[in-house]
Amino acid sequence: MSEVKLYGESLPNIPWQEPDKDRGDQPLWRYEHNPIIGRNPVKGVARIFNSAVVPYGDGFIGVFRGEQVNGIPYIYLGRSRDGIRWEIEPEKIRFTDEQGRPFMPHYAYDPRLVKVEDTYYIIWCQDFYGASIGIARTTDFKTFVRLENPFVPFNRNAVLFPRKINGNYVLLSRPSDSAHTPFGDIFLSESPDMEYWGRHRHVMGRGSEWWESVKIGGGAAPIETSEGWLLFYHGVSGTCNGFVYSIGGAILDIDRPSVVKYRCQNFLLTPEEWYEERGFVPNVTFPCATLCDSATGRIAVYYGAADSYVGLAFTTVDRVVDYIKASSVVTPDDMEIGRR
Ligand code: BMA
Repeated sequence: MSEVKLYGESLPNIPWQEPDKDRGDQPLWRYEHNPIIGRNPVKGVARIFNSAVVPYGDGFIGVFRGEQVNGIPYIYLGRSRDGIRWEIEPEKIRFTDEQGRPFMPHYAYDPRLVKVEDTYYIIWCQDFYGASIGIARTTDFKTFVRLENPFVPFNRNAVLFPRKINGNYVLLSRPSDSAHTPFGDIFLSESPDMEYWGRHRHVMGRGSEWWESVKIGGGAAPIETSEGWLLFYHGVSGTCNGFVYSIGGAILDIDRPSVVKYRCQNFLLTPEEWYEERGFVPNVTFPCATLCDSATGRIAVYYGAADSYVGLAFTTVDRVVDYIKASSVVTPDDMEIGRR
């Protein structure tokens, strides 16, 4: 096994479980007590899934997609000592505009939470005369200030890089259409100030492999490693009984992240367990966040399961990078800078 360096903080309290010896060759293995968040987790919320967490204080904090009992998704704050047992606040996050006036989206789903320098950014999908991307910042998890919408509709699945690259913030997203889009590639955009976004580049298209042949979308914030940016993303296949969402892996160039260095032709994890196969939308595994320990190379992946639960899976940077490289197939489209 190679020795890949994982950059970033050490996180001795990362949730962790060793792989089952009989299934030791898997690139990602599930936490044995999944799902970590079950149904009706808090009053007024029927399901929590597709959610993101970061280390905070001596524990963890997260933004959670909560499907209210009226079916409308919003973002809820949650706290945890161990990253496994979560206490979700019963009130949804109250966003304001930059003047401090209430400024709530009509709906908000699939939040990501990324710390860049001293600020935490929440990025989600919301209504802006059609599905588009919303962004807010916080430094204290008490006030949440919405920033300008980065893009016109339609766009979903925005994922921010955890540091500026060549002086700019960098965001991955998946432009789409107004419906439950049966297509879609990952693009990248840059901004000097989190307000004006440009220098758009194509990163990767839906794959030729069947598990990701319908569409793909960013997952967790990319992880900085000595091999490049490690990206967990979702890939969708179409079946006669609906879409299936699996977790894929790719490694992007560290200085030019629209260039894909390696892309795993196999999924890393696909719906197999009851909580992934059975739920509000069956057959969905949808990664939105990771926790990483640079000292040991351990990675914990948080993923939504069947649009009903939160699951946790583990790997190490060595194991997952080796697996991605060993099964990598990149197309000329993946390897180009992405500008035409
Ligand atoms: C996508 C998003 C996700 C959801 C998935 C499966 O388009 O809406 O929030 O998990 O579909 O339903």
